[in-house]
Amino acid sequence: MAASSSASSSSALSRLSNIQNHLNPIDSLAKNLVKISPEVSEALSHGHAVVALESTIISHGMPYPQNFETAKEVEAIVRNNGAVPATIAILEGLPCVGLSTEELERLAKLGSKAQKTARRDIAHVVATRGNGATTVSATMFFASMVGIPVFVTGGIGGVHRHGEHTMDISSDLTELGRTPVAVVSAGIKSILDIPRTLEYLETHGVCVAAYKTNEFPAFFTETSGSKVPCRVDSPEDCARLIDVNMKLKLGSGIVIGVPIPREHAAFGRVIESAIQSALREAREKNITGNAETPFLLARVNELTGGLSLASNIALVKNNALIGAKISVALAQLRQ
Ligand code: PSU
Ligand code: MN
Repeated sequence: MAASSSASSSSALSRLSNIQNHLNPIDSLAKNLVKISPEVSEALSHGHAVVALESTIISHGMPYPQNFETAKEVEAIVRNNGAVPATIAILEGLPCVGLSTEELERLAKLGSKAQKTARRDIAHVVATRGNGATTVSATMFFASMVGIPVFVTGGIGGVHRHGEHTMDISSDLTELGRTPVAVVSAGIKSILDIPRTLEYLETHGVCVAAYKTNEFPAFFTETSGSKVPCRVDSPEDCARLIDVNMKLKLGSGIVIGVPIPREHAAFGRVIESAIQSALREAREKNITGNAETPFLLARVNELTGGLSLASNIALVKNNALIGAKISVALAQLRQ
């Protein structure tokens, strides 16, 4: 009896240390600067499935109240598929992993009054006790810090068109090169330079996979014309990829491109032509830097009479469904 209980507690201990080895546990200094919600903390300590979610998509990616509704629905989809959602944002200088409904609403109402926070902005927003909506790069940073290997969003940043002159390259890409988190997205918008983005990811050693296709998806459309070297066909395939990436300690991230569901891709061409107009306007108005993506998203939505927002919401929900299944498959694999 005593022997069996000590054997089981030692195997529980070794399991815990395995999890800690692989999940890069938060160190005590950083711990004091980050708040993890009780639900997320509990799930992480048991090795249960958790899905990280970003917050720039709430503050800058969609208007109120659709942003609040979508944020709640995305969390519900993650929950209904067996994982715990962990939306990440900086509230009054405190990086939070896992938000309450009230906190989600606060962020949704703040909209672009919240600071768009990429990796370079984190220290400033925390030091000045600001409200920061985290982009993919900053969300990956915090997800990795607390040990969440799967992260769901709509689209990631990329190399902007004419990036070879402006050097406007999203820090999402360099973060993917240095942080071992898998990002589930519908690819990148054609407001960006997709072939150059894929080249840049290759340079930084990022594994780019496409879900049930050989082509990288282009957000509003299923195809981009750019092939990827890695195809995955199930949540289990993705889980194996993430598991190997972690066990080998490659240290770099994974992009999992999930095409927009076919029934929502119908307006892809209409949206594409609105993107071209919005891009011309941005050039005329000299809108550049981190203001460019929010401007283009809002303008394309106006030009399409809300079609792009509806597609955006549909694809985020689909990503949440698949991301939750990946997270559950990964938790099972690592038990
Ligand atoms: N792409 C979208 N919607 C978004 C974003 C990107 O389709 O809301 C947001 C994400 O938070 C992403 C950020 O990390 O924009 C990239 O911004 P930038 O290009 O300034 O790096
Ligand atoms: Mn930029």
